Amino acid sequence: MRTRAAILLLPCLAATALSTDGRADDVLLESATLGETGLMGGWAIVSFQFLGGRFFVEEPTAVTAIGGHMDGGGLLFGVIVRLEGPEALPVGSPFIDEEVVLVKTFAPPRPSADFLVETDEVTLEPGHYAIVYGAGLYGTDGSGSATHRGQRDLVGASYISRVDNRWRDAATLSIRFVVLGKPPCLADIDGDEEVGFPDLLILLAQWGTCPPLCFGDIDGDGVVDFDDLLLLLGSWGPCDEPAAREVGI
Ligand SMILES: [Ca+2]
Ligand SMILES: [Ca+2]
Repeated sequence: MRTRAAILLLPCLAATALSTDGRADDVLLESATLGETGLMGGWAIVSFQFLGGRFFVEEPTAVTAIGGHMDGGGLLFGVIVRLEGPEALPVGSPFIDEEVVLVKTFAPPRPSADFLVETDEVTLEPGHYAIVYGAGLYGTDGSGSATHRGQRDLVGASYISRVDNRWRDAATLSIRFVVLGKPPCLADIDGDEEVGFPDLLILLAQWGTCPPLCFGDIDGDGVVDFDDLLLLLGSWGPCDEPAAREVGI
């Protein structure tokens, strides 16, 4: 049975587990504290009820993981959709291609657990977004629930839902949705996931010539100069090790 214009509370069946690890990435969204785990049931995430949380990105950010605290069986989808403002809803029904920036399918844990699903590091430009979880699209046919017992909303938590084919603001749900990211590897000019001599050579070859060739303009100020060189040297090494590194030349 479905409720009309109301969030559906649903106990769920079936199982598959993902684990949580201790990541050091930036937290783009953490909507609620983690409450009691190992549960089944909560706010339903099914084909006729999607649940989501809004978040804001200040700087270009590569998404590294999506997750939260939920349980379920079969596959669900997680979609990051661009919003037109801090209180906007997706404009599609349910989505239009232009607003969807990431689609990830996953099998939620059973019983409930705090989990993360790694993504393909889509880079988000500054702006407003929402992570939306649901089923029935992108090849998913599972069902889940967002557990909320013992959880409380964190500052700025802003939920949305899609019930009965309509997007709407959702009230305080105490759902824990998480999106992680990291600064994009801007100095990796040739895209080989490492900042090294090939990138340095490209930068030097374009010294001062930007435009038309602006690949070496790492800080985007319209000129390839010492500022860009310092950024490149400061991020020397593999892109997945953003910590301070020794300059290699
Ligand atoms: Ca490179
Ligand atoms: Ca520059």
